[in-house]
Amino acid sequence: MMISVTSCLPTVETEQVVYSNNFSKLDLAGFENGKLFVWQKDTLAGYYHNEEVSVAIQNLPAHNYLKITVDVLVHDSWDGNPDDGIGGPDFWFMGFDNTEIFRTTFSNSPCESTYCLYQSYPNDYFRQNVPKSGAVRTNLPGLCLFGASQNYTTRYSVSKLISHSNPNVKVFMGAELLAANSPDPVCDESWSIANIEVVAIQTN
Ligand SMILES: [Ca+2]
Ligand SMILES: [Ca+2]
Repeated sequence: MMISVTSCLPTVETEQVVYSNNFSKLDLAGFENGKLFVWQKDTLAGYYHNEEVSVAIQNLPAHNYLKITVDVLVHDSWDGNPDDGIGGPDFWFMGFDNTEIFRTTFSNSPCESTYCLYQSYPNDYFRQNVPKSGAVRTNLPGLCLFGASQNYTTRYSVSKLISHSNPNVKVFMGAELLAANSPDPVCDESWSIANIEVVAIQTN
Protein backbone atom coordinates (compact mmCIF):
# COMPACT_ATOMS: atom_id res chain seq x y z
CA MET A 1 0.00 0.00 0.00
CA MET A 2 0.94 3.62 -0.37
CA ILE A 3 3.00 5.15 2.37
CA SER A 4 2.30 8.75 3.20
CA VAL A 5 5.23 11.01 2.47
CA THR A 6 3.20 14.16 2.14
CA SER A 7 -0.18 15.01 3.58
CA CYS A 8 -1.89 14.84 0.19
CA LEU A 9 -1.34 11.10 -0.34
CA PRO A 10 -3.89 8.67 1.08
CA THR A 11 -2.82 6.47 3.96
CA VAL A 12 -4.33 3.18 5.08
CA GLU A 13 -6.64 3.72 7.99
CA THR A 14 -8.02 0.22 8.36
CA GLU A 15 -7.27 -3.05 6.65
CA GLN A 16 -9.40 -6.06 7.43
CA VAL A 17 -9.63 -9.57 6.01
CA VAL A 18 -13.35 -9.82 5.24
CA TYR A 19 -13.34 -13.16 3.45
CA SER A 20 -10.88 -16.03 3.47
CA ASN A 21 -11.74 -19.49 2.18
CA ASN A 22 -9.40 -22.38 1.44
CA PHE A 23 -12.39 -24.79 1.28
CA SER A 24 -11.08 -26.92 4.18
CA LYS A 25 -14.42 -26.30 5.95
CA LEU A 26 -16.36 -27.28 2.79
CA ASP A 27 -17.85 -23.78 2.85
CA LEU A 28 -19.49 -22.79 -0.44
CA ALA A 29 -21.84 -20.17 1.04
CA GLY A 30 -22.48 -17.40 -1.48
CA PHE A 31 -21.10 -19.39 -4.41
CA GLU A 32 -22.56 -19.78 -7.87
CA ASN A 33 -21.28 -22.90 -9.64
CA GLY A 34 -19.37 -23.88 -6.51
CA LYS A 35 -18.15 -27.48 -6.40
CA LEU A 36 -15.45 -29.19 -4.40
CA PHE A 37 -13.01 -32.02 -4.90
CA VAL A 38 -10.00 -33.33 -3.02
CA TRP A 39 -6.66 -33.48 -4.78
CA GLN A 40 -3.17 -33.95 -3.36
CA LYS A 41 -4.72 -33.99 0.14
CA ASP A 42 -6.16 -30.51 -0.40
CA THR A 43 -9.83 -29.52 -0.81
CA LEU A 44 -10.21 -27.34 -3.89
CA ALA A 45 -13.06 -25.62 -5.70
CA GLY A 46 -13.34 -27.16 -9.14
CA TYR A 47 -12.32 -28.47 -11.28
CA TYR A 48 -13.48 -26.18 -14.05
CA HIS A 49 -13.04 -25.93 -17.81
CA ASN A 50 -14.94 -23.26 -19.81
CA GLU A 51 -16.94 -22.16 -16.82
CA GLU A 52 -17.40 -19.24 -14.52
CA VAL A 53 -17.57 -19.41 -10.75
CA SER A 54 -18.39 -16.59 -8.36
CA VAL A 55 -18.74 -15.81 -4.69
CA ALA A 56 -20.97 -13.08 -3.29
CA ILE A 57 -19.72 -11.41 -0.12
CA GLN A 58 -22.07 -9.18 1.82
CA ASN A 59 -22.09 -6.62 4.63
CA LEU A 60 -18.53 -5.44 4.09
CA PRO A 61 -17.26 -2.82 6.53
CA ALA A 62 -16.68 0.72 5.23
CA HIS A 63 -13.92 0.66 2.64
CA ASN A 64 -12.76 2.35 -0.54
CA TYR A 65 -10.50 -0.42 -1.84
CA LEU A 66 -10.65 -4.20 -1.96
CA LYS A 67 -7.64 -6.43 -2.40
CA ILE A 68 -8.74 -9.70 -3.99
CA THR A 69 -6.34 -12.65 -4.00
CA VAL A 70 -7.16 -15.91 -5.74
CA ASP A 71 -4.87 -18.94 -5.64
CA VAL A 72 -5.42 -20.78 -8.92
CA LEU A 73 -4.21 -24.23 -9.94
CA VAL A 74 -3.65 -24.59 -13.68
CA HIS A 75 -3.91 -28.27 -14.63
CA ASP A 76 -2.50 -30.20 -17.58
CA SER A 77 -1.86 -28.94 -21.10
CA TRP A 78 -2.67 -25.21 -21.12
CA ASP A 79 -1.26 -23.63 -24.28
CA GLY A 80 -0.95 -19.94 -23.38
CA ASN A 81 -0.97 -17.24 -26.06
CA PRO A 82 -0.75 -18.89 -29.50
CA ASP A 83 -3.86 -18.00 -31.48
CA ASP A 84 -4.00 -20.99 -33.82
CA GLY A 85 -7.71 -21.75 -33.58
CA ILE A 86 -6.91 -25.23 -32.25
CA GLY A 87 -4.96 -25.10 -28.99
CA GLY A 88 -5.29 -21.53 -27.86
CA PRO A 89 -5.30 -18.95 -26.61
CA ASP A 90 -6.18 -20.36 -23.21
CA PHE A 91 -7.65 -17.46 -21.24
CA TRP A 92 -8.24 -17.11 -17.52
CA PHE A 93 -10.03 -14.05 -16.18
CA MET A 94 -11.38 -12.52 -13.00
CA GLY A 95 -13.50 -9.56 -12.03
CA PHE A 96 -16.02 -8.15 -9.61
CA ASP A 97 -19.71 -7.38 -9.98
CA ASN A 98 -20.06 -6.96 -13.77
CA THR A 99 -16.54 -5.72 -14.47
CA GLU A 100 -13.72 -7.88 -15.76
CA ILE A 101 -10.47 -6.58 -14.24
CA PHE A 102 -7.92 -9.11 -15.42
CA ARG A 103 -7.61 -11.33 -18.49
CA THR A 104 -4.50 -13.38 -18.98
CA THR A 105 -3.29 -16.73 -20.33
CA PHE A 106 -1.38 -19.60 -18.74
CA SER A 107 0.92 -22.13 -20.38
CA ASN A 108 2.11 -25.46 -18.97
CA SER A 109 3.77 -26.30 -22.25
CA PRO A 110 7.42 -26.98 -22.99
CA CYS A 111 9.55 -23.99 -23.86
CA GLU A 112 12.76 -24.30 -25.84
CA SER A 113 14.72 -21.84 -27.91
CA THR A 114 13.14 -23.13 -31.13
CA TYR A 115 9.59 -23.71 -29.85
CA CYS A 116 7.76 -22.06 -27.00
CA LEU A 117 4.11 -21.57 -26.17
CA TYR A 118 4.32 -18.29 -24.26
CA GLN A 119 1.84 -17.09 -21.65
CA SER A 120 0.71 -13.58 -20.68
CA TYR A 121 0.71 -14.00 -16.89
CA PRO A 122 1.74 -12.17 -14.75
CA ASN A 123 0.64 -9.50 -17.23
CA ASP A 124 -2.64 -8.95 -19.03
CA TYR A 125 -3.18 -10.59 -22.40
CA PHE A 126 -1.29 -10.06 -24.77
CA ARG A 127 2.21 -10.27 -23.35
CA GLN A 128 4.87 -12.87 -24.14
CA ASN A 129 6.23 -14.41 -20.93
CA VAL A 130 7.75 -17.87 -20.66
CA PRO A 131 5.47 -20.64 -19.34
CA LYS A 132 4.95 -20.64 -15.56
CA SER A 133 6.18 -17.05 -15.13
CA GLY A 134 5.09 -15.74 -11.73
CA ALA A 135 4.12 -19.18 -10.40
CA VAL A 136 4.26 -19.86 -6.67
CA ARG A 137 4.57 -23.64 -7.16
CA THR A 138 5.34 -25.83 -10.17
CA ASN A 139 6.29 -29.27 -8.83
CA LEU A 140 2.83 -30.82 -8.87
CA PRO A 141 1.49 -33.56 -11.14
CA GLY A 142 -1.20 -32.92 -13.72
CA LEU A 143 -4.81 -33.62 -12.81
CA CYS A 144 -6.00 -35.74 -15.74
CA LEU A 145 -4.19 -35.91 -19.09
CA PHE A 146 -0.81 -35.59 -17.36
CA GLY A 147 -1.92 -37.03 -14.02
CA ALA A 148 1.08 -39.35 -14.04
CA SER A 149 3.57 -36.60 -14.90
CA GLN A 150 5.21 -34.16 -12.52
CA ASN A 151 5.20 -30.40 -13.27
CA TYR A 152 1.83 -30.34 -15.04
CA THR A 153 -0.07 -28.38 -12.41
CA THR A 154 1.08 -24.82 -11.72
CA ARG A 155 -0.07 -22.72 -8.79
CA TYR A 156 -0.45 -18.96 -9.03
CA SER A 157 -1.49 -16.38 -6.46
CA VAL A 158 -3.35 -13.72 -8.45
CA SER A 159 -3.80 -10.48 -6.51
CA LYS A 160 -5.62 -7.32 -7.60
CA LEU A 161 -6.39 -4.06 -5.82
CA ILE A 162 -9.63 -2.41 -6.90
CA SER A 163 -11.47 0.79 -6.09
CA HIS A 164 -14.69 -0.30 -4.42
CA SER A 165 -17.00 1.04 -1.73
CA ASN A 166 -20.31 -0.85 -2.06
CA PRO A 167 -21.12 -3.00 1.02
CA ASN A 168 -21.62 -6.04 -1.24
CA VAL A 169 -19.35 -7.53 -3.86
CA LYS A 170 -19.44 -10.49 -6.20
CA VAL A 171 -16.03 -11.81 -7.22
CA PHE A 172 -15.98 -13.95 -10.34
CA MET A 173 -13.38 -16.08 -12.09
CA GLY A 174 -13.55 -18.01 -15.32
CA ALA A 175 -11.73 -19.48 -18.29
CA GLU A 176 -12.07 -19.65 -22.06
CA LEU A 177 -10.04 -22.65 -23.14
CA LEU A 178 -9.53 -24.06 -26.59
CA ALA A 179 -8.67 -27.73 -27.09
CA ALA A 180 -10.22 -28.36 -30.51
CA ASN A 181 -7.99 -31.33 -31.31
CA SER A 182 -8.65 -33.13 -28.01
CA PRO A 183 -11.20 -35.96 -27.63
CA ASP A 184 -11.68 -34.87 -24.01
CA PRO A 185 -11.06 -31.11 -23.59
CA VAL A 186 -11.82 -31.12 -19.84
CA CYS A 187 -9.10 -33.73 -19.31
CA ASP A 188 -6.78 -31.81 -21.61
CA GLU A 189 -6.87 -28.60 -19.59
CA SER A 190 -8.69 -27.45 -16.46
CA TRP A 191 -8.26 -25.22 -13.41
CA SER A 192 -9.27 -25.07 -9.80
CA ILE A 193 -9.18 -22.67 -6.87
CA ALA A 194 -7.19 -23.35 -3.70
CA ASN A 195 -7.92 -20.13 -1.83
CA ILE A 196 -9.81 -16.84 -2.09
CA GLU A 197 -9.10 -13.89 0.16
CA VAL A 198 -10.67 -10.44 0.18
CA VAL A 199 -9.24 -7.59 2.24
CA ALA A 200 -11.27 -4.40 2.77
CA ILE A 201 -9.11 -1.28 2.95
CA GLN A 202 -10.13 2.18 4.08
CA THR A 203 -7.83 5.07 3.32
CA ASN A 204 -8.24 8.61 4.55
CA1 LIG B 1 -3.84 -28.22 -24.57
CA1 LIG C 1 -5.66 -25.14 -25.10
